[in-house]
Amino acid sequence: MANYFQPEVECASHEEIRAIQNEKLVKQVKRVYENVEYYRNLMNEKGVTPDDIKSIDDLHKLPFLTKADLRDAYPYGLLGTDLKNCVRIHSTSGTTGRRVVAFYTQKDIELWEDCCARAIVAAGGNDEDVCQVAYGYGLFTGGFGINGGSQKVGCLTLPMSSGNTERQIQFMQDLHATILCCTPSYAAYLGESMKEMGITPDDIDLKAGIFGAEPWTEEMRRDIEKSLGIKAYDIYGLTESTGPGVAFECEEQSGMHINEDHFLAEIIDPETGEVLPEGSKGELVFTNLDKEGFPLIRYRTRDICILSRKKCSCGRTLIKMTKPMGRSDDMLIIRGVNVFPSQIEAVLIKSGYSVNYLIEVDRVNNTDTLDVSVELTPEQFSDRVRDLAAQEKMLANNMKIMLGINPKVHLVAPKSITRSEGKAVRVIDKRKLHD
Ligand code: DLL
Repeated sequence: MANYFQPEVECASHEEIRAIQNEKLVKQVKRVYENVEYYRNLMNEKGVTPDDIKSIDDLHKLPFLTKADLRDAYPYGLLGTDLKNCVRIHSTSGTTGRRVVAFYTQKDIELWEDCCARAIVAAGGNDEDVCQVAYGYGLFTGGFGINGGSQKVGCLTLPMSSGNTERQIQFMQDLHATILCCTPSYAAYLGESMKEMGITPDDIDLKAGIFGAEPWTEEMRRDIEKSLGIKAYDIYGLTESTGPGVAFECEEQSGMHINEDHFLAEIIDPETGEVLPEGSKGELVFTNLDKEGFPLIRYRTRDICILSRKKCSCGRTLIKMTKPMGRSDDMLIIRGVNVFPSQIEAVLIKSGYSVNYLIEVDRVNNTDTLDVSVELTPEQFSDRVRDLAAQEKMLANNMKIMLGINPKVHLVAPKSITRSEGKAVRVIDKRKLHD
């Protein structure tokens, strides 16, 4: 039986949701026009005023915001209220110049925590659960956001933050954690470490995991579910639109419900900016409908996905997004071919290899090179150490079929690729084609 945190919204009719969005959008555009000079200038340049926005059908008239605007307006240029009304700052881990700094009022935090609470309840959480939060706490939004949601649900909240893997596993056992929240790559690492310590899924009480903040495949989901003995749920979000909980998965595990009473979603053609009809693959754009501190309108996420209003068996009516299928800006173009790291990961898992891999792209004598290092598991290392060259050739062939270009594959010893406690670093592009 499905459970909801705020059923009046999560299961509202499409007409009810539209009415909420219309009302909030009209107010939000007025407020931003009055308070945010940077966006007012963009609207003026486009010749659009708040009076032109009467419902969400007028959304397309408004200018987009991009990461470049955030950089130009850094740090206070997109603030939607007096700084004294803000109570928190979060930021992305981007290198200097690309860093996003977002501001939150107390109301922003309340609404954000509601969104995270919806995600936890959708994963089966209630006030009898012990929720282990192993997302980083600090400027990153993961730890604090999920922590707030967990407390709203009434879970006993374990604010572990990321890292210190042995202590994570010890607390998980001693304090009977039932829900684990962290990046999927860290969840996979926890599963791997437990196995090494001789701890089986039967020795722990986990029933669910809420994993996001980076791309992960269905194959990786199955691996994590098996190694931890849980059901694994996806969660999506970005610092610019608050943090985790913009969208969350339900028991159907087929895409994430967008909290569209707060985040109005559009899909656009990343080349032309044209709004695409439901069901099209394109770039996700969000408008924060009630954010006070950092109220971004038509923010281009660069995440590529598809939206769908198909009926969901969980009873929620909130529109669903597919897992991000890549980013319009992190796509690698290697020898003229578009390559998504997730394609390489899919080949590795399909061929029975670990998801600990590193893609290195370089340019030598004006020709792009692609090197993929893949860690062997301890079993593979002892069994197959003799026919490494043949294995590497087979993997390179499989990747050629998937990608259309020939990579060099290097099988490396277990544990030789540096582990991440947050988001895994999968790609090193030495060509420096951007910035
Ligand atoms: O990663 C917020 C978050 C924290 C989400 C914890 C989920 C859980 P940023 O650091 O600003 O914020 O990174 C945002 O990460 O635009 C996506 O490209 C990617 N991303 C986030 N969630 C997912 C996901 C947080 N579930 C960027 N699947 C986004 C794939 C994701 N990519």
